[in-house]
Amino acid sequence: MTDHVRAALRAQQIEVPSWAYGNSGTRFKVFAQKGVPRNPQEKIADAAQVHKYTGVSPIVSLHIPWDKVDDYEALAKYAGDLGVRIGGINANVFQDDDYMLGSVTNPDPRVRRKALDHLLECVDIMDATGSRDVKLWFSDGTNYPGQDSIRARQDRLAEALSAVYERLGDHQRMLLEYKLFEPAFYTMDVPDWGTAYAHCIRLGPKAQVVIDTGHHAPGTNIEFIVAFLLREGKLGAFDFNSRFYADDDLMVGAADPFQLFRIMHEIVQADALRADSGINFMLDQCHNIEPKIPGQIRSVMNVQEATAKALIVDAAALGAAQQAGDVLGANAVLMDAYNTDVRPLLAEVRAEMGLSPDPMAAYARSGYAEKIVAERVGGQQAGWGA
Ligand code: RM4
Ligand code: MN
Repeated sequence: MTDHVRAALRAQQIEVPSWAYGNSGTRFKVFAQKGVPRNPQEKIADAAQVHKYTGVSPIVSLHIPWDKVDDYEALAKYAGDLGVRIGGINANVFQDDDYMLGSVTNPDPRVRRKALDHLLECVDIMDATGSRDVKLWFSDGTNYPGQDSIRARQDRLAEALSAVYERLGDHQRMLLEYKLFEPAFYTMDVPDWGTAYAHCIRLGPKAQVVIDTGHHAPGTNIEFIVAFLLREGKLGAFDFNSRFYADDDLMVGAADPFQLFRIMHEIVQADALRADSGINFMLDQCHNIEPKIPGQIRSVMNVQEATAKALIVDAAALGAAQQAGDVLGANAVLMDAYNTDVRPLLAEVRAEMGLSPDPMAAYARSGYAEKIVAERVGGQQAGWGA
């Protein structure tokens, strides 16, 4: 049993977001931290530290225009030299005055064109970086009944999505993300997985749904969505984070580690953990008050723990109990795995990979945090809007 569990844990890949290393906050205050990156290269260098100590996060997502550079091929090479590679390209059509009434669903065709051009530019960037995925999240929606036609906005959305889809290369995909509310408070144009799924089905196989774990109503059964989309071959990616209330963007596994385990159980049952399964396991977090690199390391470790617990579920016993209608027995099999302390197993796996069994302590000892505080003086720190 443990051999395949260890092999799966060694092979796991978790993609980290470039924007996690910049300054962040709430709508009340963005807190500046010392040593924060001033450019995309420094963000990638920080991401490489997460991989250095966890061994399972060799991919960094970019956010455009936050990570705009003149030469994306050079940026990809820079990442490669640090032992990581560029992953998903996240489009940003939510931070321009033009987008007040929406981006691709805006009633004004000029604004729609501008938004679409940005999305197409993201695909150009993918060509240069060798990225497979463009991730589309739209803040589009309305605040008041009657403000705009709900149906017309769906038509405009479909038109833009299809233009992006047509532009994709053979090995490229588009990932459509949904969000229940915020910044729009009456209707979001892509509020839920059903809307994203329906658009993706119409578009074709290169369009897939992305589940941001923070983008649901309280009490939503996310593992059901995972199971359903997996069955339909339409789950493209996760944006992992945790929420206590709304879209809190906290460290994944912090608010509800049991939910994360239940999600990973669906993944393992569908044999979808493998890197070639086509599911991109990304983090989408903002570290407001905690140090950023250790915050990412902690999240990666939390995903690993949930994954290890999912991997040690006794599948045969679970199947037998389910077949026998043994309600309590089946639940006990799952809970036995969840209640197992997998930290010693993960420490062993890290040792097998030539890593420190304790990534948090190894990073703290490395002196990198002190080094970036000393070196990154002056310049404009990265953060929301920069
Ligand atoms: C959005 C959404 C996107 C992320 C941005 C930063 O709420 O989750 O995935 O790129 O935030
Ligand atoms: Mn997200």
